[in-house]
Amino acid sequence: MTNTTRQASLYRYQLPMDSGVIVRQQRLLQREGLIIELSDNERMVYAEVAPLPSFSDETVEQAQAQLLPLLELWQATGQWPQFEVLYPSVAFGLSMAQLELNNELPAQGQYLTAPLCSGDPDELLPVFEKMQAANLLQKVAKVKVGLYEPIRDGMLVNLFLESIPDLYLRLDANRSWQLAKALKFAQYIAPEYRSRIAFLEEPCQTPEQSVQFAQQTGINIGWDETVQQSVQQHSSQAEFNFEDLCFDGVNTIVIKPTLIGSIARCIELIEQAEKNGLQAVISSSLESTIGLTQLARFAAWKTPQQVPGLDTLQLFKAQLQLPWPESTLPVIPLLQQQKIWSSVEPSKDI
Ligand code: OSB
Ligand code: MG
Repeated sequence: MTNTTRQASLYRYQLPMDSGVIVRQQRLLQREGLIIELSDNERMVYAEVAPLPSFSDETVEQAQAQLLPLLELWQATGQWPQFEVLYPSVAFGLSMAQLELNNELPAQGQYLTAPLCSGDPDELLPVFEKMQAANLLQKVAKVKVGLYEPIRDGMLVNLFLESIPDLYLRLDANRSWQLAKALKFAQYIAPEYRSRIAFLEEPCQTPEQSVQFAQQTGINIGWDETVQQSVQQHSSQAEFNFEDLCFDGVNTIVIKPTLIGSIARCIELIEQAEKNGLQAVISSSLESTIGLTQLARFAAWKTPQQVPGLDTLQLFKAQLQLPWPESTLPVIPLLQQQKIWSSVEPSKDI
C-alpha cells in the first residue's frame, strides 16, 4: 500500500446528439457528462457520471462539485466514500470505478440489446432483420407509446405482433396515460396478442392506476420511474420495502443505474426482484459508450437471462473513446474533451 501511486483525473464531455432526440418534451442537442479516470500501480480505469436532464435531480455541475473532493480523498488516501449519501449518478460512477480497479466487473458484455423503435410502421422490416441478426435469447423490441392517440398506438402494436409471430414487445408509456386512456389502448390489442407484450412500462400517471390497468387487462407491467422514486425516497430514511413494488400483473423492474445509485444498490435490487419473482432489466440513461459498455458488462454479469435496454447509442452522433460493437459512428477520443481536473501536475511548456 505504501508504494501505491494513485492518480485521478476528471473530464467533462459533450457529445452531439441526433437532431430528433427528445427527452421529456425537451430537445437534447448534446449530451454532457463527466468521465472519471483513475489509476493505481495495477491499472487505469474509467467511469461515467452523467446526470440525465429532466430525469436526474442533480445537474452535472452539482455532480462535479460533489465528486471533486471525493476524487481528491481517493487520490490522497485510497479511501472511498459512503455511496448511499451521494447523488445517484455520482454513486454509480464512483462505485463503478471501484469495481473496475478491483477487477471485479467481468469483461464480457451483453451487447445485444432490445432495439428501440420510434413507433413508425416503416421500421417493421428493419427491426425484424435486426432481431434475426442479433440472435437474441428472446426476440424482443421496445416501442414508446403514449405520445399519440391510444388508437394509433394500439393499431401499431397489433401490427408489429401480427406481422412477426415470435416477436415480444416491451412498451413504455412513461406515465402518460390516465387509466381510461390506458384501457382504451388495451382495447385495440387483440386478446391473443396480449401475452406477447413482455411488459408495458409505467402506463399510467400513478402506480396505483398502473396496477389497476394490469389487473383489468391481463397485460403485464413494469416499473421504471417508480423504482427510481422508491429508491430515492428511502435512501435517507428507513430501508425501502421491495414488496411495495410487488403486485399481481407486475413482472418487471427496470434498473437505470445512473438514476438509482451505486452498483451495490443495483445488485441488491436485482436480488430482491429475483426473490419476488420479477425480472430485472438493466437500462441506459443515455450514457456515452464508456458508461454504456460498463452497463452491457454489468448486464451480462448480473442479469444474464435478460436482454438489456441499452439501444440508445443510435440517439448519438458520436461514440466516446470506446467503440461499441458494430457501431459505425465516429469515435471521439477522451483526450479531445475538456480535462477539468487532475491530481497530476501537468508538465510545463516553456
Ligand atoms: O423511458 O425508459 C425510458 C432512456 C433514457 C430515459 C428514459 C428512458 C430511456 C430508455 C432506455 O428507454 C432504453 C430502454 O430502456 O430500452
Ligand atoms: Mg422507461
